[in-house]
Amino acid sequence: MDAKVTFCCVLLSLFCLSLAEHVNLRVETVTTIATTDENFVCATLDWWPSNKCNYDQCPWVNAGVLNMDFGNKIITNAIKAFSPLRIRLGGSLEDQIVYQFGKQKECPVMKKKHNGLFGFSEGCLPKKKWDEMNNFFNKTDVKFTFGLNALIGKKNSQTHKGNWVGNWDPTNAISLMEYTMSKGYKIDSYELGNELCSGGVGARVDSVQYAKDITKLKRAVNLLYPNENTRPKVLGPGGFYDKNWFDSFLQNVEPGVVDGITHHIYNLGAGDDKNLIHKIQNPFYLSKVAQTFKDVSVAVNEYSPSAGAWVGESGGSYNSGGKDVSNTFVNGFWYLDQLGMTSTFNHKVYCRQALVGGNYALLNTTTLIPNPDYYGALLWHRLMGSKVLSVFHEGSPYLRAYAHCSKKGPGISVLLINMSNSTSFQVSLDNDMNLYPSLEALKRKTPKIMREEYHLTPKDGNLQSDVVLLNGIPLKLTKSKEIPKMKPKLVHTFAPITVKSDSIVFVHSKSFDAPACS
Ligand SMILES: *[C@@H]1O[C@H](CO)[C@@H](O)[C@H](O)[C@H]1NC(C)=O
Ligand SMILES: *[C@@H]1O[C@H](CO)[C@@H](O)[C@H](O)[C@H]1NC(C)=O
Ligand SMILES: *[C@@H]1O[C@H](CO)[C@@H](O)[C@H](O)[C@H]1NC(C)=O
Ligand SMILES: CC(=O)N[C@H]1CO[C@H](CO)[C@@H](O)[C@@H]1O
Repeated sequence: MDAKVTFCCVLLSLFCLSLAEHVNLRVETVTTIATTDENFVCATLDWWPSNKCNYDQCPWVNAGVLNMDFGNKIITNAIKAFSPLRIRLGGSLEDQIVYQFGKQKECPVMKKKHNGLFGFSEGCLPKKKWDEMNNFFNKTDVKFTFGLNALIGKKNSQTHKGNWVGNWDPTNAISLMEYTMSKGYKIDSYELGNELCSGGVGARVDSVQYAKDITKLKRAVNLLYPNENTRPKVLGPGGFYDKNWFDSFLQNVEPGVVDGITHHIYNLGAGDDKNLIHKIQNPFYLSKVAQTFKDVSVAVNEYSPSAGAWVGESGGSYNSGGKDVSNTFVNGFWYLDQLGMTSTFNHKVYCRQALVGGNYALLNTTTLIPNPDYYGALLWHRLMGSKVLSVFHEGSPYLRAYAHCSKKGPGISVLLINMSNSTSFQVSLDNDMNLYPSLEALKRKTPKIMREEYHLTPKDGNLQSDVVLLNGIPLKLTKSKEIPKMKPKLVHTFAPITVKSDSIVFVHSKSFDAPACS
């Protein structure tokens, strides 16, 4: 009987092995190739009112910042779990919002307006809302980036419609900042304008003019915040990359004015694209955008090395994301790959559109229950440190791999994404330094070194499930609506890492010796 069972097991494992591909993942451990900010993961909030609709759906509900319930327990716990989480508030409507401070006493409510920018009239941030928001961010430990209206003071050109001309008027922004300081609210950074650069989306501003405007913002921030240590950073231009516009802007702004060069990414196309789900699973498609990350990083390095490159907003697919795709497991192939890719191109921060709102939210827009990408973001935040290592393998392009020094403690953390729906991978981590003595010698010396593994798979194997399993168990809010504990599986260091088809694996190997990390 026993012999029979053993025989069956051998047969079974041979069968499994035949479907698995062995991959040696070589990790360069002596030098880093890039560094991210300690708080690389960022999520956005937006101004969209509930009557913002695309493709006959209105997926914002009450997720816009003026309607949001800041007392909500799930949102509170979801943010607190990061401790801290970066949040950027901005988006299309930001350039038509005035603030109820200083001389701005009235606070008009935003309405649908046929010939308004993005179909809406001017809106307003009430003082009360600002208090509520900042108290909430203080309580939940948020690093807050606030996107300022950059069109205030400007006029739509009569001769070149869509081109906004004239100087930015900082008066209203300064009133908001003065009030903010008087209350002791902490602001991580101020960003100027949304998608006004390059060709613009709703409106555009010339690169030389924008350089002047953001210099004015920097002067105001420097004056208002004399203490350099607590002074908010200044970010811009917050739009799509275009070489001519970005080069011209960077040449016309003094070094030290901009602390972060923000750009936006919507590389998956429109939210109603039937092909969206296939693009997300196609590594050749996903790699195309790498050139943009490289170009931005080269430009920043050349003209403004003290500033970092940031992805200030990225939802993958535009017009609120793809229904039943952007909120489901499969979206992680795009999202986590983006986090990996941008880190290797020396980006400091990556802001995901959106924390709530639209189909692409980290928290379901109506139930607020975390979507699979929320947990992916949290694992990244907890495991992947700021030092980025180079990795290389000769296996299938459907296996993507990224390695960083671990966030806490010694060793490295690795992210493995298998977009293949048929092949599973057995991954061995190779150290390029060969610091390891022979495997046998090491086994004798360190008999019980365990590695921590976090395997993410979709519920019922359905890539379009909005429930993700961690090591086989669904991640669900606890009864008291807390984010569940995420416990790793312990695996012996000498065993290869099994990466099943259509799965995502985070690995923390404390014993992996990487001089660059110590
Ligand atoms: C919250 O506010 C208190 C009092 O002003 C301050 O000491 C604390 O550092 C703030 N915390 C955050 C995360 O902003
Ligand atoms: C929110 O979750 C429900 C239930 O899983 C789902 O039907 C709905 O499409 C989700 N909403 C969004 C905007 O993703
Ligand atoms: C795997 O992917 C291929 C290519 O997209 C598709 O034709 C096939 O149906 C998929 N198989 C399964 C089991 O999902
Ligand atoms: C959809 C998909 O992922 N297909 C790929 C799965 O991975 C294998 C190889 O690893 C490819 O040949 C498939 O095209």
